[in-house]
Amino acid sequence: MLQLVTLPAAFGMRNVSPFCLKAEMLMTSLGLDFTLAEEGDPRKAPKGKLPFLRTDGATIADSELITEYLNDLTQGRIYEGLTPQQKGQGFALARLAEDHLYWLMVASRWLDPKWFPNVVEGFFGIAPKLVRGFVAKGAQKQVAKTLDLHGLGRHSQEEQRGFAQRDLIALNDCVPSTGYLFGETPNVFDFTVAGMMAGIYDNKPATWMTDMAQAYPALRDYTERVQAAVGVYGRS
Ligand SMILES: N[C@@H](CCC(=O)N[C@@H](CS)C(=O)NCC(=O)O)C(=O)O
Repeated sequence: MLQLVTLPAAFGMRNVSPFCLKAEMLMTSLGLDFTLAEEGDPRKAPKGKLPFLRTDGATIADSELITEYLNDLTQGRIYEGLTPQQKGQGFALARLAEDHLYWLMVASRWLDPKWFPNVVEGFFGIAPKLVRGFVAKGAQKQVAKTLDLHGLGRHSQEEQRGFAQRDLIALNDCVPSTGYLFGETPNVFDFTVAGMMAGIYDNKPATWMTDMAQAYPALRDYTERVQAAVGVYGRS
């Protein structure tokens, strides 16, 4: 039994979390028999974040640890055929997307006062109307604190836009104009980059980052290509 637990749909996205989308793409590409389940409250996840994977004997939290588990399960299929240099480049791109650009995406949703009402409805719409704004504000404080600790939250939105632009240019310059990062079939690193970018391009309504990413059509085409190859799309 394999069950991938993800966040519910929001912001025009069927799978709103780039980490959850990456894991879903990976499991589909491996041809695994699995089900999807939703958990709207990350505090109920084993490490307070989604996704996590339920197996017959264990619960594995974190998309990278899920990847490692699946790599063992499939006798090394995930990194098969990659040179050490390609694997190194893949991890470097993953860190850029997941540990830097991701946090700027979070800032574009949570810390932009013009966009924040969408967070209230998209993530807290099931809370009673009277308390919804209050609960969402409490969560926003937590997100602001996390971004402050990361460091990116200490910059103005204009400076955050500068960081995001440099990340997007780097990704745009690294993705190929045909095929995938390391060959003719997409692999986990393509799912990482495309999973992240899908949630930026297809986020509805657009955030400042969605608008900014439109300037990089090669990155947009690549994101579409990876989703089409595996038949798993982030958007609803
Ligand atoms: N390193 C984790 C990151 C997962 C993550 O940040 N998930 C977000 C959703 S995109 C989450 O659950 N956030 C809830 C929270 O931090 O409270 C992974 O790769 O799975």
